[in-house]
Amino acid sequence: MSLLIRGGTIVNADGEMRADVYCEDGLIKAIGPDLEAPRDARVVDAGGQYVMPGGIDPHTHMQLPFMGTVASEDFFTGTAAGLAGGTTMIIDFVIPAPNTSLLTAYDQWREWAEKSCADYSFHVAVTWWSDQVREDMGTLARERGVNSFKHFMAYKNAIMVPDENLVQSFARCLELGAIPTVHAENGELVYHLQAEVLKMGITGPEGHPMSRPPEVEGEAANRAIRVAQVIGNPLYIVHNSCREAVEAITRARLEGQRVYGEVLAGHLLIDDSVYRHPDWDVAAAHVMSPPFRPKEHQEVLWRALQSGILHTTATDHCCFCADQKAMGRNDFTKIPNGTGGVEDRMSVLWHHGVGTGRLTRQEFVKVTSTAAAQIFNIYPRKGSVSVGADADIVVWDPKATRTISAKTHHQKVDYNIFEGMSVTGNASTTISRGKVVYEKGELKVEKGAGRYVNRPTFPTVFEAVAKVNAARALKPVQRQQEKAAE
Ligand code: URQ
Ligand code: ZN
Ligand code: ZN
Repeated sequence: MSLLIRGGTIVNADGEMRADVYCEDGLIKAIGPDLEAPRDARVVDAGGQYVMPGGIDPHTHMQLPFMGTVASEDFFTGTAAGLAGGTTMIIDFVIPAPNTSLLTAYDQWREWAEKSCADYSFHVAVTWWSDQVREDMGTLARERGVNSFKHFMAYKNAIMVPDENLVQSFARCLELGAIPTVHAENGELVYHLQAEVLKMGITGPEGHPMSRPPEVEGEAANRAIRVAQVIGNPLYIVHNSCREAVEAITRARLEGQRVYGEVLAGHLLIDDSVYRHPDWDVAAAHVMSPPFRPKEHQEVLWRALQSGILHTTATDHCCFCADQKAMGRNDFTKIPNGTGGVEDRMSVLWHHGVGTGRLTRQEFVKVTSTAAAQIFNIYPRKGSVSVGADADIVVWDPKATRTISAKTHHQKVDYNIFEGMSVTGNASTTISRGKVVYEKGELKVEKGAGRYVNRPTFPTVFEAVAKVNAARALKPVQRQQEKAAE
């Protein structure tokens, strides 16, 4: 099956050019002006539009069992919704219950993801520690294409890991050439503050941000950064939401430490006033962690994204409908945490990023696709419109406008955090491995067409990083020894 995308302007993270793209057998086979194509090739007219790498959302939770319920979006509906918005790959999370096998959990998530209609991969969460966990991390890294391991520093008495396990797991990641990632909130402080807020008689969603102030995130971000520095790892911090986290990353990066930061489309545009909405359901629909912050944090996040202190954008797509959120009707700590966004991330970032001049088109491609592919070691197979890459492409109409609403979105959830937002810049045609899967507002997806993407470990980078960081960490010790020897 072959496809010719004609008349568009290709935008990659490192350049733009007016050229056609020819795809065959799921790969990009040729790029150039006025390409000829076989007579039976499907032709997509991209005149006046941009031809970009399909979006990669490095942070989703389809059908996640969490807080006593299961996220409403599954791998089929969630990847379909992503395709409708120009996202052609997700990196989801295997989250084993503590004291259960990482490999068994991995197999379970692989089975759930069989129904995906776009490509996918998995970070694996380390939610407890034992020799078996250590061994399973090796199997996952060496034989299952997992090169990133997640650590929740929050969610005490559930999936949170203490510092001891962070250290053990980070050390194991270094051995394997895998990158540790963290959800950076101090779970002990959250637990303490939740009790304090409830004692004040505050049970509604307005209590959620009160129990997780930015300092709680800044402390954990810095702690993870320091652990990575001493052990010698690079580090990826997910969903940075506030100034305090950005400051921690900035300091580390200015010292040459290899720390990568992710920001959610929601945290860039939604503020904490949502928690004071008079309608309980609306306020509860926005309960996620870290919470939406006071408005002033948004400018910090945008500038960090523009200046390369934050690298990727994601959604943390983890949907719960009103009846599920109502589990916390009398106690905000019981409201399942999570919101959606996989369908709207790219339009929202184009409208508020490129549309305002904050981001160039190339920077847009970088933060919605290429950076995630590079950090998680699947570039240029993914995250690039180049010969030999997977034909995961979005034809982007910079003039198309739409108003985002739960009434019209494809996401399987009854609320949209961007409800009512009018955005200019939308996917007109989405192509997944050389097949048109979305065009003229219609999804043309096939359940199960998505495939698992192996992500190789990267020992070489780690050797270099480890040497630099270990040398820096040991310097004080050497100085003492030199003094003693004088
Ligand atoms: O913390 C996460 O990333 C998962 C459990 C989704 N929920 C959320 O509130 N972010
Ligand atoms: Zn998280
Ligand atoms: Zn998450």
